[in-house]
Amino acid sequence: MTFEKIMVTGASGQIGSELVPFLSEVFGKERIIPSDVRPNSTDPRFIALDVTDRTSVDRAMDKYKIDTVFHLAAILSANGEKNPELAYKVNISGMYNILESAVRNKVKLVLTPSSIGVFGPDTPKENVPIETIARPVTMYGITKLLAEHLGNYYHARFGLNARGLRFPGLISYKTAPGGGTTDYSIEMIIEAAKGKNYKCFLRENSKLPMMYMPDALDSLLKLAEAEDSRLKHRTDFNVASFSVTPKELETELKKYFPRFQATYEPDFRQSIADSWPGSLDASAAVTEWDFHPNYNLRATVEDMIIHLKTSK
Ligand code: NAD
Ligand code: AKB
Repeated sequence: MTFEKIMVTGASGQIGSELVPFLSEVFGKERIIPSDVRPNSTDPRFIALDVTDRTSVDRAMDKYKIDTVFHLAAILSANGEKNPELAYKVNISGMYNILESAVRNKVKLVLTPSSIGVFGPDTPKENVPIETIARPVTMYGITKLLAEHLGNYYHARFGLNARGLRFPGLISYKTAPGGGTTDYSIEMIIEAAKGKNYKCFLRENSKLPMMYMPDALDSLLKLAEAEDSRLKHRTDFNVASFSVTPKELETELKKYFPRFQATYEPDFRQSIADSWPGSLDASAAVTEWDFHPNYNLRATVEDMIIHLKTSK
């Protein structure tokens, strides 16, 4: 598949701010149109685009002759619980507008990250397969699950090449995370690297699946380029690199910062974490598009610390 003009929505966020330079390197700067409701003012390619505004989405796809969309604009889990109406609007109306405009503009591929948020308290906790009980209890999870189904519907009904993968918590240092439940992991590493202690908003034994950003970017590209004939799934691939509890992360950080200490004072995000699984079965992603993460917990923490030190 060739990608001539790629639009990235939500391009100012944690993933988008790294995906745009990554895709620019792979496909050439001139092929990428980054967009966000709060555009990055230093990149001249950026366009202001609110995905909840259907006319603007349509116009942008037509004007820039978009043939590929990485649809990242969303409201994440913790912010979604603070403002469920906004989460519904951005995550559902936004997804609907992107899919509708994509069909109208004959877009070749719409790739949308989903999340472990689609799972709920009735989901088995370990090695969770793609097809399982998925009854999310957050607005974020409900909207992400519906977005997966919408993608499948647009593929079945209109032949749109909609793809997606369920990311676990993503760890990165370039752009602050956008109000999720797994953000504690990033905050803890950053505080430890600054020589400070950290008050964690989850319990010390809350195990969640995680992935380092370079593996997330590689996964998005691999899924985008995968041969259609190999895909048995479309919008709901499980991917994850390792699972960790806050205490295990604290222990790993103590190898570099022996005086570092975390305290644990769970807030409303604990019940969100409690509803999510501790580990995922990513075998379909391995079989169908060669998912292969390179960073385990040790390598992630080591690389984060190197970059946080050099960016001081
Ligand atoms: P983020 O919150 O960092 O970024 C989202 C971006 O969307 C922000 O820049 C925001 O300004 C933009 N946005 C919000 N409303 C918008 C609107 N109406 N129109 C256009 N843009 C709008 O999120 P992220 O972490 O980069 O996540 C990107 C995608 O990946 C989301 O679909 C999210 O569900 C998914 N995901 C992320 C993680 C993670 O750990 N970061 C894990 C699982 C899934
Ligand atoms: C969040 O915590 O909301 C995100 C996610 C796992 O989807 N990081």
